[in-house]
Amino acid sequence: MDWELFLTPYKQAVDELKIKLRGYREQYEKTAQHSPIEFVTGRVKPVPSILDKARRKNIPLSELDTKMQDLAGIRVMCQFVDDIKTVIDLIRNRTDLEVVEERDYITQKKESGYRSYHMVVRYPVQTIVGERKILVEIQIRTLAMNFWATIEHSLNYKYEGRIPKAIKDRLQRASEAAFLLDEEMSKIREEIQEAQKHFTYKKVEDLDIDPFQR
Ligand code: 0O2
Ligand code: 0O2
Repeated sequence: MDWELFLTPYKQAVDELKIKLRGYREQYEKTAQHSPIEFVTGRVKPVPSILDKARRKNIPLSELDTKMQDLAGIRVMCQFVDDIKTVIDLIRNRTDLEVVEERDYITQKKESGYRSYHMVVRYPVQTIVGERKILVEIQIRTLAMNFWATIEHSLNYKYEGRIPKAIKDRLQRASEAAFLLDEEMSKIREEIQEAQKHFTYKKVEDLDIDPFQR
């Protein structure tokens, strides 16, 4: 199997979507609005990981393009949990892709403690033999969720998927702590927004102008 050739359209899809999603951030910045996107990364799954997953999930190599949804993977990191909903809507409203599946591991976190929102989209890539629609997995998560997932992922790698019980328990507690951090940050954000609203009205009142008549 010529992996380089097989994975070329996947690389194209990852590169294009990274640019497109990073474009949102730029638009929010240029209009002085809070960006729901902090940063975007992406990767094509390395061949050894593809072979591993195919073996684990009994996927014939001839069916990789339909059965392995994360050959192309994009990750969107957000500051706040509420930003995730905004990003989901931005993606659902795009006309250059089709959402085929969504998995909410935020309201339904995984047993490991993993939280993230996954969207699988079908994305058209223009190739020299015409259009090809590629499956891409988009993972949307807060910085706290990403911190946890990155560490857990490297521990899994280190222990080859067999993390000792004591460390697993600690990871569970760390996942809970990441959840609480997200909650605290959301509350702080709400309070700041409330204070800003109040401050704007106060200024307007001082000027003796009806804020709704402006
Ligand atoms: P490892 O061992 O796989 O962790 P850029 O220059 O920013 O355009 P760059 O530097 O080529 O792009 O890569 P990027 O987009 O910053 O992503 C780098 C790392 O993020 C990769 O690590 C991936 O592991 C991880 N990553 C990003 N997006 C995804 C995703 O959607 N799914 C998964 N599973 N991983 C992702 P490395 O360097 O490949 O090392
Ligand atoms: P990578 O490139 O090493 O990250 P499954 O393999 O059965 O869990 P499924 O059903 O195909 O996956 O899709 P799922 O669970 O929606 O998404 C799988 C991807 O989500 C994983 O990719 C991880 O990137 C991430 N993920 C899911 N569960 C966990 C978890 O417990 N911890 C961490 N750190 N990440 C998780 P892969 O295949 O592991 O590849």
